[in-house]
Amino acid sequence: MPMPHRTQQQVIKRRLTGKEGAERIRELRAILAELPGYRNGPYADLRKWVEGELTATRRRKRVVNRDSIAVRREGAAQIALVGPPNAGKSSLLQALSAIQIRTGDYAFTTTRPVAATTRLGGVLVQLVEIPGLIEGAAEDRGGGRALLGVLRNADAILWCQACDRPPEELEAIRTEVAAAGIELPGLVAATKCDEAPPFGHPELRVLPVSVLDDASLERLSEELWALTGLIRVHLRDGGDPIALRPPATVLDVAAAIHHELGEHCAGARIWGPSAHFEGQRVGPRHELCDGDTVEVVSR
Ligand SMILES: Nc1nc2c(ncn2[C@@H]2O[C@H](COP(=O)(O)OP(=O)(O)OP(=O)(O)O)[C@@H](O)[C@H]2O)c(=O)[nH]1
Ligand SMILES: [Mg+2]
Repeated sequence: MPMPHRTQQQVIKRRLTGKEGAERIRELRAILAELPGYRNGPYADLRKWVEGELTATRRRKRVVNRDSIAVRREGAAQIALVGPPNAGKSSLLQALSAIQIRTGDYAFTTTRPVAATTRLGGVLVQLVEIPGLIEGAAEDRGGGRALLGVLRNADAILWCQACDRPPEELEAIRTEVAAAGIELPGLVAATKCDEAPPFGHPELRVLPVSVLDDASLERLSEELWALTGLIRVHLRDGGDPIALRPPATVLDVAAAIHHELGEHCAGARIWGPSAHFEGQRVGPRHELCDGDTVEVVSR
């Protein structure tokens, strides 16, 4: 005896309770597959209702996606600044780039991710402040899911924690990030080190920084460059270095300059750490090191 269709509709509604987005779409599809395929009568109406829900859910999902915070990637790598409210993330972003943003002596000064490009080791890299991550963020508290979505796209994390605050604050946020399944190379900036002595961390490298101390910012830039994991290759005829993800070969450099050069690359002359002697002639598959200088030889 099949369930009366009214009961069936209630059961369906219950199955959809609390489900949104992809999850709701999955459930609706499953429901459609289970419904008998009558063309007329109450079951056909029920099917129509479910199909309508599916369309509406898809439309809502698109709107949510458009509104969810997207950060357009720029530069060779993206490093996210993550930490408790008021940790000094915006101040660091400002000190490391040309951006002018609001900083303030209160929590949640920044309400949306803010991106700025900066030159690290001569290469343009994007820094993004991820504001407002709080306990429960992985469960979407404080709009955490969208913020974590931005973080997921980053290449590395600069964890920011003020020296004059209990270090547990940072651990609470690290727990949320881990709960969201985000694992990225990271470094801790012990911010406001002019205010209080820095702290240690059992797993991560800690670098004391203060926006009032240029030398500390300089050291931070160097460490951030290393954190990207990229290597820099200089071109013999000058210009900005090319940033590449290792392992990188002569062919990768040629292709990065121009795809046609990639096709006609016969090798290179190289200077620097990966060369046995200055101006060594190598083949296209030669693997390059950070700091090499290359002159591509084409056929
Ligand atoms: N003494 C000192 N104060 C700092 C330093 N960096 C930031 N501050 C102060 O700390 C406060 C918070 O700085 P913000 O950069 O706004 O912190 P935030 O992490 O971006 O804060 P939210 O966006 O609210 O999460 C401001 O009053 C800053 O002036 C520092 O190196 N030394
Ligand atoms: Mg801020």
